Amino acid sequence: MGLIVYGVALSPFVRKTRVFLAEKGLDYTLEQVNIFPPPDWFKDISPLGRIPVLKDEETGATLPDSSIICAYLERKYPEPALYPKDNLDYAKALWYEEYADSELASNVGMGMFRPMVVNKLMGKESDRATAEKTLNEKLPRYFAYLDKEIGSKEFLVGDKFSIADIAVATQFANLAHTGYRADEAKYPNIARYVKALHARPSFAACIAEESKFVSKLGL
Ligand SMILES: N[C@@H](CCC(=O)N[C@@H](CS)C(=O)NCC(=O)O)C(=O)O
Repeated sequence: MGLIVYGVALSPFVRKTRVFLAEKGLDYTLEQVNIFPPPDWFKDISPLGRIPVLKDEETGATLPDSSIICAYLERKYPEPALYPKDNLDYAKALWYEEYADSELASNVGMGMFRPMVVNKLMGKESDRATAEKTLNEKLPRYFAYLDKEIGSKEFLVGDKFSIADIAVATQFANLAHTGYRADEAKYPNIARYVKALHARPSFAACIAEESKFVSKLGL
């Protein structure tokens, strides 16, 4: 009776879920699902046709959406806690999660990862013009905000690793796969923070697995 994650490794939301599971010390199986287009059986368990979906074989229940999956796992497996206990810190962590999953994700995903990595995976040339436009014109706003929020801290909320750090750092893993980075001189706090988070065994294991594919793309 185990946990199954449906998805593909390079998705930031699948990685978010896998890191969450690893930080909880939970075993799971990753079952590959090609979402372009999703098979019919998958649409039944993912109404929006998106990955990840979690299946909990103990109950047979399936849950779409990384945020819902992480919230469920936190309730079912409370230790170690990955959401702050303090009310305000809890709300702040949800805010950073939302910020990372929505606007940061769409800019990194559509503006950087898709033109650089997905193009290559589909046998096309990378579109550096789009990626550089996103990096130089769209992302600075998000980088500036996060650099300020991180400041000299190790973790975003309450001096403790949380869902906020997982959600933000997973987007920076996708950015790193494109071969581009947030300028270290302009955003030194992001550089230090992301480096430390990606070195955690939970992130490092996912990134090492993904890098095997991405390193072959010559980006
Ligand atoms: N809010 C969702 C977002 C999931 C998502 O957008 N996944 C992408 C892959 S990274 C996807 O499945 N895209 C396919 C589509 O939108 O059709 C979550 O947190 O799980």
